[in-house]
Amino acid sequence: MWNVWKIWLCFGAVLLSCSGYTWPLPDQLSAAQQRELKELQEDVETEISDICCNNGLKRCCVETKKSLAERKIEEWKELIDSLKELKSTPDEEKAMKWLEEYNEELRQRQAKSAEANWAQSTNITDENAAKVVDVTMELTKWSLKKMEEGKKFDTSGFSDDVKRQFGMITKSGSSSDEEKTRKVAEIGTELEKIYSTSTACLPSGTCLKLDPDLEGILAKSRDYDRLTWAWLSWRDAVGPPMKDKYAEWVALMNEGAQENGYADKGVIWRGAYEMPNDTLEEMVDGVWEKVKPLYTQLHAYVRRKLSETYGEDKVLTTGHIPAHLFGNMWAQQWNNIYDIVVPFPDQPAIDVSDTMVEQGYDPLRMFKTAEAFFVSIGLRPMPQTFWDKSMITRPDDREVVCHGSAWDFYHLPGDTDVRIKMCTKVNQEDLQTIHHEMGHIEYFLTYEDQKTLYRGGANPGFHEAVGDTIALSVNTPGHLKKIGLLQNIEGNQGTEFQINELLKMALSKVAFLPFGLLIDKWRWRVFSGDITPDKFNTEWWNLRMKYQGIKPPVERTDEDFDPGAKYHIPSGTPYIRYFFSFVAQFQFQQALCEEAGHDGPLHTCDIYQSKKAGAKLKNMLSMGESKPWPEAMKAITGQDKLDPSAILKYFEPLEKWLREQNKNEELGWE
Ligand code: KAF
Ligand code: ZN
Repeated sequence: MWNVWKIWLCFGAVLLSCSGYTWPLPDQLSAAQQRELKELQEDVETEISDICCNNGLKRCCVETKKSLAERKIEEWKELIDSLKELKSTPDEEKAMKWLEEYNEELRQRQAKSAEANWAQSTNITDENAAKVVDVTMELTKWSLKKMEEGKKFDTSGFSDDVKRQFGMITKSGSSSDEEKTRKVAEIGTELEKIYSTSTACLPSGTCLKLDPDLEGILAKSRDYDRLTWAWLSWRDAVGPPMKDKYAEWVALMNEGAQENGYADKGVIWRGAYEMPNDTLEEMVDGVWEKVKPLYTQLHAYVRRKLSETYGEDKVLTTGHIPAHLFGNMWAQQWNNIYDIVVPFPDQPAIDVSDTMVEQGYDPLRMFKTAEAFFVSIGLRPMPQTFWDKSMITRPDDREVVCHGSAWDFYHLPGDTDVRIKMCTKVNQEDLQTIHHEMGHIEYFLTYEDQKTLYRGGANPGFHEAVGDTIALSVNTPGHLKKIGLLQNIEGNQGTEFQINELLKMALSKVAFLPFGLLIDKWRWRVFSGDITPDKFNTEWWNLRMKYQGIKPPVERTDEDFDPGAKYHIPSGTPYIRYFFSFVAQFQFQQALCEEAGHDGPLHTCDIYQSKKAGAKLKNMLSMGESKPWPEAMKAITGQDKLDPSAILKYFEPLEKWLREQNKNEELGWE
């Protein structure tokens, strides 16, 4: 209804504003209505200069407007009267007051919850775990109470913004049964503890941690059996102790969701993307179909190289590839086997890990390097408290969660408290991860003025994409040269060098896509009951085989629980956000590069020091979660969709080259 008025008012406004009439803005209207009217007036006043008669004479123009305005002024007044009747209730006022208090209390409670979680993640003890459970209970109980209060407001006539906030408050997936809620929190801390403290022990008695030991073996060893050992030991260490707890966890989370009217927890997870009729899966499937041909080319090329390295008896040149040969514990990114697959080995090297060590980089210098980039485009430096309170290396006196993360302590602007927790190693991959985590921090800092409810990403995928977008610039040879990490390259390099460069990037970005997609495909089906606990592992591998074209190096059974070997499963962190991010970051990069005036192929673009690109990014980040994500996408790229054409364009020269290399290969694995 309000929209109809809007169009009307808009028309009236054009005629009125330049003719000297003051706009009646009676105070019987709600504050929100008045604000909307004011906004309309401002919009219209900027448009007004366009209205002029055809002959362009100023006097004629003014008179035309004036007489039109006089004719319309009576209608305008009638409109205002009917508007007063239509909605002059103090309800929205009351609701806005309630929201203001809600947001402030939420801020304080989330700050408290973050402190308890930080304490546990940087020092895993039973005592700290118990505090996490307590504070989670407190926050859940409060949220449920507030949800009930919130539901009492009839929001139907309220402004979109107020409606949006109520919409967020009145969605919950938590059970009102305290015991169930407590159990969910307890299992969560137990699973994360298993993941973060498990080790694999050698016959000698030495026990190896995931980070850095087992991950290091997967990255560096080229000994088939040693790789098998590390791959298998990690899964044997964490999977079986997790399996039953995980099944119980899923059931409890589903009960919470169902109590609130949702079919299962997966519906709630997907809800973060605000897709009409729960169509997120359709959207990501559509994107995957478009990038799959590129992935298939990369897969066939890498399979051939691995077969040459390990022998045809270990790696066939057709079908699925054993999962432990990709330089990564989960075969999610393949950059660590760049040395095996490098197309043109005689071209100058582009991996800077060794150079970083030679130049005496340490974690702090890596963080400062990342910060300098963000600052160069006009984003904020890390505050002093960041340096004082972050954990950037693994401490040796206690157990911690080493998987990287970025933390917002819901500070008031001016009293900033944001931190990163990471067990940094000196190599290019971790330099990339630092940019990833710092991207989260820049988002926190840029939306700190938003209401607490809106202190989040436009969707979770946006949050994941910020730092990765920046790292696309950082990892160009051009930029690495600027910061002194690449020395032996001259100006413009030839095609062979570019193919090396693109292939290295594809090992990180293209290889990841099916992995990013399948994790939540598995969990969505687990939540919906389509995959039952007795099929957890079988179905996990069915998806790994289908999407990634890889297979387990040894036989697996349903006693095993291989999903648990990946951090986001025991920590309960949704994963489709990364699939979204890996596609969106190329859209962002394309838009920012255009803003920066880059010319040349997209993969050579470095937005370093471009204040224009930075302003464009900042503008999007400052929106936080205040609008549905297509609007944020539009603010930065001009389009409102997740669109793989940017990533495809980026890798176009590589895809062409791969097709040529693979012309005699049997593509695929089905
Ligand atoms: C991304 C980029 C490069 C490589 C790989 C990835 C995918 C994924 C992975 O498999 O490693 N990356 C991460 O998990 C990075 C950690 C994080 O920054 O995404 C972290 C995950 C996390 C950890 C604990 C609780 C919840 C989530 N996310 C954040 O710290 C975060 C996310 C949104 C807002 C604020 C902080
Ligand atoms: Zn992240």
